[in-house]
Amino acid sequence: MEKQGLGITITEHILKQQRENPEATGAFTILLNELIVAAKVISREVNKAGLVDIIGATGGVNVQEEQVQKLDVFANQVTIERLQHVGQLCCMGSEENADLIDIPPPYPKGNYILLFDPLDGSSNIDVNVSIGTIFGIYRKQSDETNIDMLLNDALQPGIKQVAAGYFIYGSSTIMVYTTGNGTGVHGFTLFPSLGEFLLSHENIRTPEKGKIYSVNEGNYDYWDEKTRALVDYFKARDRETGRPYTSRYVGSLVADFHRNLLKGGIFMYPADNKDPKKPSGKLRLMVEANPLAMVVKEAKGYASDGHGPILEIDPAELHQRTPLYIGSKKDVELAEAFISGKKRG
Ligand code: AFP
Repeated sequence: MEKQGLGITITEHILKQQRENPEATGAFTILLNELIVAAKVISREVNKAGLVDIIGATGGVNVQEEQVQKLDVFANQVTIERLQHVGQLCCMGSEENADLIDIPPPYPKGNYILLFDPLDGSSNIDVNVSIGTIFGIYRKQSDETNIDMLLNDALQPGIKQVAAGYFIYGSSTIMVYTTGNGTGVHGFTLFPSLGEFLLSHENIRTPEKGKIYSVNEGNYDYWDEKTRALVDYFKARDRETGRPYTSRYVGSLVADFHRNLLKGGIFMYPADNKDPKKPSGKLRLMVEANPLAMVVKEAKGYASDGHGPILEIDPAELHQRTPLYIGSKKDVELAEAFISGKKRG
């Protein structure tokens, strides 16, 4: 029977994927649904920013030694509170928390691990630029239940994610997610009057080659020669290879990534020598690079640290940073050729 009016809701879509996977128990569906509830609450609060006394800094710094905004704290708390009771998680890891987050009693523990960045791009909050929530979900590998013993389970390479995605709080609120293995990348737009995410971007495929490069070029002097040569290459004029590329950089990873996912191109946050404590650049492997790397791979793009796939990096710590080159496959492969020194211009 043809659908009347509404289209496909996110819940319907997740349940359909569950039916198509004979091994699915429904645990995962519950988990994603609760994540969506958290995102709706964050979205509502983001839309109110400026109207109530919730924007602006708390005055504190997070584990990354960055200023914490009130909305970061709010988004972190909401996500933890919504997800801790569902019974499907054994622990969580957040960009805002130094250590893994335990599931407190009386809530039951499950077999999944949620790693997330509750509000990415937070320095853009009070200037009305898009921000987002990024998440990756892993299955626990050991039989451990004690939080002190679960770090190894949380530190799996990104290739082990069973789902990943993001929410963008922008001109509209959008959720993009994938469960990998050829199931595709799908985008859903929140219809505020219905309070529902409806399928708006089915089976997203990113162009094989793009025309956009996205990087904080203010860091040019902090980069090595290879990185500079790469960016110079994108800016040089050459009709045959479609150059110069167009420069687009918002400073919110989710927003920059989402634009390039749909339009094609490359986002990069290279290693630099700006801060000796962050030689691998600013971005975090577990809560930023890995989830987006899973999404882009499923959309037929590619994510690299300049030397190899992000998804194959064996993580050593929860807040590990990594250089990131992500987007259209051909553009990211080209970046790898420059960073490895195989191509010079
Ligand atoms: P904030 O959350 O501190 O705004 O950082 C955002 C971010 O992690 C990522 O979303 C951006 O792509 C990147 O940092 C921007 O960093 P620069 O300001 O150094 O370009």
